Amino acid sequence: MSAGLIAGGELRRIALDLVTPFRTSFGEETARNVLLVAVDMEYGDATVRGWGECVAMTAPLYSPEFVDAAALVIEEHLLGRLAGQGLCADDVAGHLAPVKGHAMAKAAVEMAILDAELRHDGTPFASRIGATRTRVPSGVSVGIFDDVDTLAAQVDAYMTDGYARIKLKIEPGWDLEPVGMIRRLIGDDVPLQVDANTAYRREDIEHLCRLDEFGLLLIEQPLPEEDLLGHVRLAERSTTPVCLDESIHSAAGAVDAIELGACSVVNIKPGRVGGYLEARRVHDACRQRGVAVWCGGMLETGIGRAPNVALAALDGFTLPGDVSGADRFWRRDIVTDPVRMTDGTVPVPTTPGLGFDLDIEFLDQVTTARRTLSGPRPARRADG
Ligand code: OSB
Ligand code: MG
Repeated sequence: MSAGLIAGGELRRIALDLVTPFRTSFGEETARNVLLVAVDMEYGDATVRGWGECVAMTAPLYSPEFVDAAALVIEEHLLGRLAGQGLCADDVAGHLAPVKGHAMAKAAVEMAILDAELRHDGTPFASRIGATRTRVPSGVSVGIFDDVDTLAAQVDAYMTDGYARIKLKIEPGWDLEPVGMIRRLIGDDVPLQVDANTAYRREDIEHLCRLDEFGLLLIEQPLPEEDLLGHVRLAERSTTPVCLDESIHSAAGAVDAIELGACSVVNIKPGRVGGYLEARRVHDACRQRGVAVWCGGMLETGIGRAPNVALAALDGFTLPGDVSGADRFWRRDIVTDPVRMTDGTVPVPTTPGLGFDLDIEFLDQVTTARRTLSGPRPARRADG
């Protein structure tokens, strides 16, 4: 693993329309406004550009992070802490630790440095983390619709595509009926799970237990992010395994949630835990404790989708992830080799780096803003 110096880079905003609107309990997205980070790393004579994708959304509705804030934090509070010193991807999280929160911003920076380092070393990300599988099962996350017939048509199309598992977004008023209807439609053998994105309260535990009859793989984050005890109460009552997404911010936090009995499954999203290296540690901690994990998604472009697939190839990822083919979300991706799902699986990238090559021409077409980052600047360590 080489140490390099940050010699420059850029922050880019791109706008990409979704092939179909994606509605969750927290809102509807029709397009993504994605922040990309490029970092030029100097390794002796060689300068290598690495890219990272920030998974923060436009508004702080999934988590407190949002795109504009992430851009500001990266430029004003993170990059200065990394400037002017020999840097491996492994060092990044430690240097950024004094900054509280902002996991998605930190993850994007670490990604760019990791991508550069892997490209320089000629190593694919899967090899770096010791993932050996060459394909992984591909699940699809299905949004909320105005009526169950539209939902049924959408799920039917994804079944025809061959997805290995269906995840339905739920919220109060959109749960027992659509879930029961989809279970009847796809039959008992197709893995089915639900995700509430914190839309319920402890008073709803009784109601949520009525989902037990549908033989779900799991229920994801029914209660608020902070309500670990509520999830313990639900897990005590329900036969459906409880999985946490929004509540999990680190490997240590995952261990606490597991030991408290708040979950028996963990959704691992690299952006939410501050990067792919911490995501690996979440996986390791869960695996040691016999807790199943799966790889979540944040409507990533090809930059984030490729390493998600590699992460999902680690042995502890025993459940199908939200690692869909790129065409689930995009008419055209910003990479030359978009993730393609066939027969319910996606291939683990083998190219050096995080596993993608950019389609620069298309990337330029969808770019809405660009900011060049100069070389090393003094760290900004205090207020003002
Ligand atoms: O809760 O898993 C979630 C998308 C955006 C924000 C949160 C979530 C999701 C998804 C989509 O469910 C998963 C995907 O990218 O395939
Ligand atoms: Mg979720």
